[in-house]
Amino acid sequence: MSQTFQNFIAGQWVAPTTGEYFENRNPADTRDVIGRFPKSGAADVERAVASAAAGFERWKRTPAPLRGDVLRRVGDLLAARKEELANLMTREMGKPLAETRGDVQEGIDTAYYAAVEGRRLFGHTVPSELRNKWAMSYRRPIGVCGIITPFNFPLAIPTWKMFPALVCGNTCVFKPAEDVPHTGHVFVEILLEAGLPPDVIQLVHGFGETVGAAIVSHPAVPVISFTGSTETGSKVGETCGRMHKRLSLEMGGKNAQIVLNDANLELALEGVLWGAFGTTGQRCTATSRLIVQSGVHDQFVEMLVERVGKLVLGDGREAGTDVGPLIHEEAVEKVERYVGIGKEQGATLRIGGKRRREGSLAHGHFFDPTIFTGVTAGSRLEQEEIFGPVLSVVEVKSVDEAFAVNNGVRYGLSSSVYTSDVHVAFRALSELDNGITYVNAPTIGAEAHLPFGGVKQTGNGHREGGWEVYEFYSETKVGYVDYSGVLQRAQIDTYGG
Ligand code: UN1
Repeated sequence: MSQTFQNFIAGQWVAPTTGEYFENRNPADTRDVIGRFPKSGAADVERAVASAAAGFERWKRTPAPLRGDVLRRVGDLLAARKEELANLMTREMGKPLAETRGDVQEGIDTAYYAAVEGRRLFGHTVPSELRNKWAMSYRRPIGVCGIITPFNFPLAIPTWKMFPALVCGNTCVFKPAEDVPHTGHVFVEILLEAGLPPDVIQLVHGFGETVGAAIVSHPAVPVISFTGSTETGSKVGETCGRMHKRLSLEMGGKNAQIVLNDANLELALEGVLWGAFGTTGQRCTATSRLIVQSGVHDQFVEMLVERVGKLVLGDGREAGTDVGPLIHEEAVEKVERYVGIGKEQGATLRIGGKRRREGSLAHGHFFDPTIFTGVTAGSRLEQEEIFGPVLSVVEVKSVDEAFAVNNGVRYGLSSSVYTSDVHVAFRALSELDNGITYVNAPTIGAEAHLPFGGVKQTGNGHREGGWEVYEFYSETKVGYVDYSGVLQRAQIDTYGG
């Protein structure tokens, strides 16, 4: 009998009002049931929001450096439990241990950054246009934040959102992806152990259509942060727009690595292997397109196919595994569908293209690392997000064409260019329509202390990580203090007169 987990609402671990639960299984071996988790409903969200709203009244008055201190302790606990967390995360979402350790490390780094930020929530003090008057801006907390997160970074992405929200003085209602509820559970346990007041964090497990929708449409949740698909993001955006909520969206990508004739091919090869097949291609930042200049195209493709053929598919907890399973059966079906679309549209399947079920792979959602060549710019394979281990190679003649292909999609998260020409490198930084461009490094590898996010339909203008996210989670207020003792009218009311 597998363990049954509960929500954390109003300071207690409680059963869902629906009385229903869903099973969470290991994607590398679906016979392995991790636990049963609440399939909550709108009434659970209602209670969670009420408690978070009460918690906000106290937490917003706690000095920001003390709020930061809680986050420092969270960072210490994450560091102490890094290996245990990595193991349970690999068990429930599949990526190899080296990657789940990285996921935890991103959470640790985000915690320590947030801890210090509690002493640095800067405002501005500027000269007033009048004598004996002080003018300044400062930040205030906003309220209850709805935090809706995906499966691919079960720890890091919740930390990107919640740590700045908490340091800024807000409270959180957290719905982790239904594929990774165990990580969400342990994460909340750690927040509580670190001393976060119990009504400051609420955990409501369940599905997007019910729990997610109830959080997004709740009038007492003024801030929503969502990472997931562009399609779901549009629905979230519609509701938030209608209700005038503050919303941060982090959505799809179709990131490209560009390899030019003057590139260091060995370096570019390591980059694309990691960028395309790390996390089984299930990163928002994954390399989904490889744009190669004609002079090196054939040679580079040969080098790549040879190396991809050696990647070892398997359980991420086993040493020697390079690529883990996909998250669930629907993901396998989606990848299969795109392999079919690629073939129909005339691309050449160079390697992979099949799900794998033999031997130790029999009970998991495994799919071969896959490469298509001869992919045309504008084709569906080249345009649409797959979120799996499928790389589309597009051959181009010039730098201009490479940049145009990179920019010719509706997404704009990350891009990468391999070149030894400093002029081209700086052109890429200025001309590629992405939120992040890497020179001589893969499309993945964003650092926790820099702003993270994309342009076009990847995002809605906000950034996570770094300093900018603290602006998202706080409201700017301006204060004027007039100590002249007389009515002074502002310049607009007196100018020239
Ligand atoms: C994501 O894929 O949603 O740059 C986040 C990277 C990681 C974060 C990825 N640091 O790949």
